[in-house]
Amino acid sequence: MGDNNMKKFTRQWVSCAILVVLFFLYGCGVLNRNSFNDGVGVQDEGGSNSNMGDSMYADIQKNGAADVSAVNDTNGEGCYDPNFELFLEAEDVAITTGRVRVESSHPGFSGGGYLVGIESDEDTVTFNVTVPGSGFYDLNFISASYNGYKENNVYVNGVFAGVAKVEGTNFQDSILKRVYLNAGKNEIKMTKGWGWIRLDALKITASPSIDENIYKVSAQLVDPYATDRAKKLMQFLVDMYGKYIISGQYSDKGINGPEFKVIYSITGKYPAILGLDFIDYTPSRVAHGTKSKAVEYAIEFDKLGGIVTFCWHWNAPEPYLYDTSENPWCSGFYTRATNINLGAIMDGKDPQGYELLLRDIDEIAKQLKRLQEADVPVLWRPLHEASGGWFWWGASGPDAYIKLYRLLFDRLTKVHGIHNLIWVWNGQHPDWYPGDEYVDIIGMDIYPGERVYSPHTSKFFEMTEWPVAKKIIALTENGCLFDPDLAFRDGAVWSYFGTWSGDFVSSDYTLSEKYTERYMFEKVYNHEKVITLDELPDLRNYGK
Ligand SMILES: [Ca+2]
Repeated sequence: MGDNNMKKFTRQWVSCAILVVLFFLYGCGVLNRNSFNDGVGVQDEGGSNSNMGDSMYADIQKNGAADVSAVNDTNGEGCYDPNFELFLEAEDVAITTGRVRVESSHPGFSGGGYLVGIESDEDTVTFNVTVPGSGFYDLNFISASYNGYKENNVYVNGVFAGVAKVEGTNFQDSILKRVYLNAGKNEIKMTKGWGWIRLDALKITASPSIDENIYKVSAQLVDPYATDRAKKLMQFLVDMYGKYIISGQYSDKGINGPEFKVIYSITGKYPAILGLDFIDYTPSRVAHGTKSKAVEYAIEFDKLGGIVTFCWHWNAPEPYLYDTSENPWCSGFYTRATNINLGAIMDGKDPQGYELLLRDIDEIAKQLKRLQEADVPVLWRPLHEASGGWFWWGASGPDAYIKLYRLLFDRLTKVHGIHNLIWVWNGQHPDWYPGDEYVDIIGMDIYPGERVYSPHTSKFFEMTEWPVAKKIIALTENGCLFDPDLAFRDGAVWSYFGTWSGDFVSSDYTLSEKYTERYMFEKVYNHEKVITLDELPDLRNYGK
C-alpha cells in the first residue's frame, strides 16, 4: 500500500469509524456485504477478488484494527449508509434524449408529472445520482405500463444492471434489487427494452442485508430412488454452492467439439460441465434421418471426470408440424412451426396427441436409460424456457405445462425406472413451478446481448424470493460469460453456468469474440473460484 493510499485510508477510517461506533450504539449489527462473506465464506480474507485485493477490509485486518464488520465499503471511498434513501422525480431531474417528454394526464403520479416516450433506441432517461458509500442499492423505477407487462433496460455507469419490470397501468414499484453503486457519482440510465411505460420517479434505497442462508440447501433429491452417483453429484453441487461457480458449456460434439477445443486453446482449461441435447433422438426428426451421438459424448465426458447436463429441444410429433419453407420440420420445437395444442392434449381432447407425446418420452427414456446403465448422472433440464412461450410446451400456459412436466417426471421415474437424474426446472417463472417434489435445481437462461458481463444480480435475488422451496439456483444457459468477480461481489453466486454453443464461443474452431471477449474467457476459466474439469474431485467417490 503506497503513502497516498495510506493517507486516504486513514482519512476514511476516521470518518467510517464514527459510523462504526454509531452502529454499535444502536445495535445495527453487521451490514450487507461482510455479513454475506462471513456467513458463507465466499471470499478469502484479503480477497482473491480484484475489488478486495487491496481493500480497506484487508488493510484493516492487517493493521489489527477493531472489528470492521460494519464497514461495508469495498473501494475504500466513502461510507455506506444502511438507511440511505433518495427520491428523485423523473420529470424534474432526469436527463432525457429522443422523444422522452413530460406528461401529467394519467392519475396517481407524484410531483409534477412523469416521463413518457421511451419508444425506440434513441429515447433514454438518465439519472445522475450521488451516494455516500460504495455498496448495494435497490433502484425503484416507479412507473405504470400503457398495457400489460413491460420491461426496460437499466445501465449503471455504462454496465447493464438488469431490467425494470412493470405490469399494471397504475403507478407502482418496479424494483431492481442489489445494484452496486460507487461512492460518489453514478449514472443510472434507462433505455428501451419493450418501451411503453410512464416513469414517475426513481427511489433509491440501501439494499437490505443478504440472508446468508440462501446458499444452505438440501442435497436430498426429489427422486427417492436416485442412484448413488446422482446423490453424490448433488452433494457436490450443494457443497460448492455459494463458494464456487462450476463452469459449463454446450457442445453438440462433446469434449472434442469446437467450443471445448477453443476454450482449451485460449485458457488451458476445459469446462467442468458438458451440455448436450436430445433433440436429434426425437422421433419426428429421426423420421427425417437425424442421428445423434449425444449419449456417447456424455459417457465419454463422464469417464474423463466431467459432469453432463441435457436439455431436450422436443420437436413436436409429425402430424403437428407445418413443415413449410418458413417453418421447416427441423424447427418443430418452436411454437411458430407447429399447431400442436398442449392444452387440448393435457385436457384429454386430443388422445392421439397424448399417445404421441408418450411415444416421444419413451424414446428419450431409452437414451436416458443408456446413460443410467453406464452409471452417468445427468443434470436433466427438460421443457426449458416454458414461460417465454416460444417453445410449444410453453404455448398453452402454465397449467398444461405443469401437467406435462409431472407426466414426464412420473413416466421416467415410475414407468421407466430412470433414477440417474437431477431434475433441473427451467420454466423461468414461479407460476410455472411444478412443485417442490418435482424439482432439484432452479435454472434461468439469460442472453443479455453482446459482451455484457453482468452476473444478473437482480434476477438471481428475484429467484431467491420466489414462493418455492429453497433450491440451488443455476444459470442454465447464457450467451455471454459473466464476470465472477462481480458475482462474488454482489453475492449472486450461480451454482453453475452453461454457455450456449456455436458463435457464443467459436466459429470454425476459432474463437468468436462476438459475445465474450478473449480476456473474459481467460479470466473466467482461470478464476480461482470457477471450477473447471481439471479441478473436479472424483465424483464417483465424492464424500467418501
Ligand atoms: Ca413524478
